[in-house]
Amino acid sequence: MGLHITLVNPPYRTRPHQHPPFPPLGIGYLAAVLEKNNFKVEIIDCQASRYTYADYKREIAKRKPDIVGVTAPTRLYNSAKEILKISKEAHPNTVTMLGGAHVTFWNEKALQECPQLDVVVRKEGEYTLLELAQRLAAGKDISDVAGTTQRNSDDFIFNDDRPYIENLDELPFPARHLWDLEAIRKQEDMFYLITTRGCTAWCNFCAAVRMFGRRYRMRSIQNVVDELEFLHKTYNAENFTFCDDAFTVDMKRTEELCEEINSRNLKIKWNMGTRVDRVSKELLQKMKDAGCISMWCGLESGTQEVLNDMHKGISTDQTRKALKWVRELGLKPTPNVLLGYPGETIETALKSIKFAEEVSPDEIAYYNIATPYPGTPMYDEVMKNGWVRNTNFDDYDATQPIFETPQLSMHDLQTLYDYAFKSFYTRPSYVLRMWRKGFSAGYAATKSYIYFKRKKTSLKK
Ligand code: B12
Ligand code: SF4
Repeated sequence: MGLHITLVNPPYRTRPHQHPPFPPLGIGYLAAVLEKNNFKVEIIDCQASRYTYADYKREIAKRKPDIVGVTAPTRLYNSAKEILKISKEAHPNTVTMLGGAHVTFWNEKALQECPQLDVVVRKEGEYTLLELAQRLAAGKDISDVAGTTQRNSDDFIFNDDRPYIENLDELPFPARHLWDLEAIRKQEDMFYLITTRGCTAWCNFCAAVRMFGRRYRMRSIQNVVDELEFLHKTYNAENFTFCDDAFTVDMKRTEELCEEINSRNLKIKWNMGTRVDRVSKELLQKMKDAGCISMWCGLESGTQEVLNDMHKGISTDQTRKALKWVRELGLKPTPNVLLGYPGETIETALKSIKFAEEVSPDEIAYYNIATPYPGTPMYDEVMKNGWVRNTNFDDYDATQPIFETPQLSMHDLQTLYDYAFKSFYTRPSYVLRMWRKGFSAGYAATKSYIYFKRKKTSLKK
């Protein structure tokens, strides 16, 4: 076909998020579908390669891409614009594209804000990008490709959504060979995969379900375990994370998945995230027997009314029960707590912090600050009420307050976020339990205790 496509994961503009480089599965899938259709593809992952914009400029200048496709969640949107600008400057005739959870709901604005952007790809991108590439290769018009938003002379063309991919098994495995896996694995020896798309719930703060739909689309067990086996055999991979939004929605399928892992005698360790209403002790036991070591879940709030406002569709009792089973079975719990959802007060936030400590006394919860991502009902609510105080998307990483409500100021929310860590690490019962685990755990807990005890917050314990 002759077309050359470069897919890019942009660098962080400001402080990096605290996680090791993670080859984004999205561009892994896009690349795999293009390769399967004989296009020449490469990936520049600025995060994995620790590239600055100057490095990217040098790298892109060495190549002659016909298409540059950039991926970005909200947090990386500004960075993506910078990458698009550099790409167009280096190669004025390249067709630039942007996709991902942010631009799907910020499509016309992105075209307005970034003159160097030609095509926005909304929602699931594999077949949209393939059609764009095929049409460009054939010298055909691309202006009516489904799933895209584009500009015309004085306005925008908003083409229809592309239907979701019904049979996920038809997708090739992500093109991991396009990354420098050796370098990445030195930082974290973990392989990520995803076995479903979409979710049956409809939480008000969630962009993922608006991206991938409310129908739970599943890869077959055979296909998933084939990928595990392939990675195990090809790369000697032993540690896996399932990135599904809610891994166990179909509990029967999860059971079958575990049986298949065992029947193929795959000696692997894995973790996953799911909803607390979609596990049972029996299922968790089966998962443990198949290599599962930890479970993250959305605890979100310790107050039922707040959970109801979020449309989370779970009860605090379900969380209590599920995490009790997790602990009894010796799995590691990682509850996610959402602080500052509209309607939250200092009291409800404190209740969530205490609740997280109750259900996960030995492992700190993953605290997120409610962040209004475009496309979500929560975004619409905070915009409608004029509550937003920070419109710089670089800061939309769920670790800093973005809006305030009549019930909770930005200052109080930040204080509560800091206090959550202090509260967790300054429990004498925690320090004692860590000492019982051994010297290194006890020593680390004592150091944290002293550090956080000295740290000032305006909330008293
Ligand atoms: C795994 C994951 C992570 C991982 C790795 C992220 C990564 N680099 O991929 C970790 C743990 C690091 C992480 C962190 C965060 N994440 Co996260 N994460 C996910 C999760 C669960 C799966 C991502 C995935 O693999 N999806 C599957 C692939 C196939 O989908 P995709 O990446 O969207 O790509 C498809 C399309 O978007 C499109 N596409 C994407 N890019 C491009 C580019 C082009 C050119 C084209 C044509 C198409 C295209 O085509 C792809 C194939 O269909 C998603 C939820 C979800 N279901 O997607 C949340 C999600 C992406 N994360 C989210 C958030 C908020 C975060 C955090 C900010 C906060 C937090 N507490 O988690 C941090 C910061 C991340 C950052 N980079 O700054 C939000 C993003 C919302 C937004 N508007 O930005 C999501 C959507 C979750 C949600 N419930 O809303 N995350
Ligand atoms: S359960 Fe998770 S993936 Fe599903 S809608 Fe709620 S937050 Fe989104």
